[in-house]
Amino acid sequence: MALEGLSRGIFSALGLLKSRRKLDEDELKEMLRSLRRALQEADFNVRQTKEITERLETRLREDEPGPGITLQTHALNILYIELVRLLGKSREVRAHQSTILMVGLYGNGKTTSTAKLAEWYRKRHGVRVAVIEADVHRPGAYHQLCQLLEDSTVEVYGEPDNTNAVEIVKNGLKAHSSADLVIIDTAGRHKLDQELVVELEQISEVANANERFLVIDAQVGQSAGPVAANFHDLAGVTGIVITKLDGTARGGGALSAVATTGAPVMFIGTGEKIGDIEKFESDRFISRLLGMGDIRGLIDLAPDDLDEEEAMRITQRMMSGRFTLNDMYAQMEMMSKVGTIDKLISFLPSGMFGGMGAMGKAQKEEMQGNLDKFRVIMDSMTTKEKDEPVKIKAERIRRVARGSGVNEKDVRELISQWNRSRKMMKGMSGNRKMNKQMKRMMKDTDMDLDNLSI
Ligand SMILES: Nc1nc2c(ncn2[C@@H]2O[C@H](COP(=O)(O)OP(=O)(O)OP(=O)(O)O)[C@@H](O)[C@H]2O)c(=O)[nH]1
Ligand SMILES: [Mg+2]
Repeated sequence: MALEGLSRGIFSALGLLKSRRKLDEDELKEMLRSLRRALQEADFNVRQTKEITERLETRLREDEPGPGITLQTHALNILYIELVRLLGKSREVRAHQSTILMVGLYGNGKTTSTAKLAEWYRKRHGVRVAVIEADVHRPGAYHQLCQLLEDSTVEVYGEPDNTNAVEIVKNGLKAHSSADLVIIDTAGRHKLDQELVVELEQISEVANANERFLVIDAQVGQSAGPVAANFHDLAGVTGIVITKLDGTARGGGALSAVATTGAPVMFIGTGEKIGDIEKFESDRFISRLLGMGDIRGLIDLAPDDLDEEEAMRITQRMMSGRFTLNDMYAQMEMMSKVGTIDKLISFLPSGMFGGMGAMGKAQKEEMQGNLDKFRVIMDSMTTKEKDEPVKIKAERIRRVARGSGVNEKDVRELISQWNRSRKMMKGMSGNRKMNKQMKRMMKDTDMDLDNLSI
């Protein structure tokens, strides 16, 4: 998860408030001090850090949390509002008849983001996307872009031997005139100089680009602000892509600094792979950061061959308290298709599964490893056995183990895992607050909950 360090820092600061209704002065000061530290480590600037902690302090002193609400939830809600306000609103880009020009400094992730964005729009909006490689300075740029998109149906245009970027763009647009969306990768620079501005102007004019996305590496932290402001003024940037948020603790600085320039953060890059991109929406991002979950994001994670309703059905079923081995199987399938448990868990409220969000790396890896084994075992079970695993006794365990080529111990482990999960699910569905929160989030997804048969 992006900004995992900040998330941990906030949780550890607010840990003091857990199940409390009041704090004494020393405790409050201590909590604010560690929160300040967490924000500064994520590179929020001094003013922003001060503003957030002061507002939190005032509200905690002035407002009593509502009935049944712990001080911790109260503080989380205040932080949520403050952080969303700080990071600003995002906006949409139309996916039809649009041309996006990617600009930015050397090595910040332009080419990678060009490919990621193309695939993202193709998948999410089902539109025809073409990319044009107009970087005539970086050797191998065209090859790099082709490689990134080798498993995609996005069309790639390039002329590796031509040194005239404007000409390439002209030809590329002609060759792909039927594409709904065209994304153009351009050459990087050390800094924004006159030469780059002129080249961008020329390409922009030829391409009739309605969007110019500036790509910035999150590693630069707060200094992303001046870079964004400069590009915004000189090159008319309409949106920002912040990359490499997976590899730095300073992403809070980059995000917040950019938010103040007036050019909205549109996407964030969270890894080197083509799918490692997320549309940036500050409310959903902060919701996840604060362990409140993001069901909309969870459903977006669902793989191509799992439709939205099915993903929603599984999620709802998880919460319904009824939980057969078949349900667990479906969940596991969804989890394993999504790729990593790690990614999936970052979208779930941290209280779910008894605080899975706080699970260690080793535990997550172990869980991932178990998935494959469990799946093999379940394939050897009858539907009835999967529906009523409690009835699987010693002899059947032996049969299933033989059938799937594993030890009896593994089959027992699967059944006890199911038992544990079932108990957790039961606990969750009895948790009214959690249920309410999930319902609210599901409502945000605009899905018709009443018509979902679960
Ligand atoms: N971890 C991580 N790596 C990234 C991300 N985005 C890009 N990279 C890596 O950053 C490096 C530079 O990315 P490029 O896409 O080549 O950057 P560029 O801006 O096109 O570079 P030039 O064309 O040389 O100016 C590559 O190794 C990418 O794999 C990201 O979100 N996370
Ligand atoms: Mg490049």
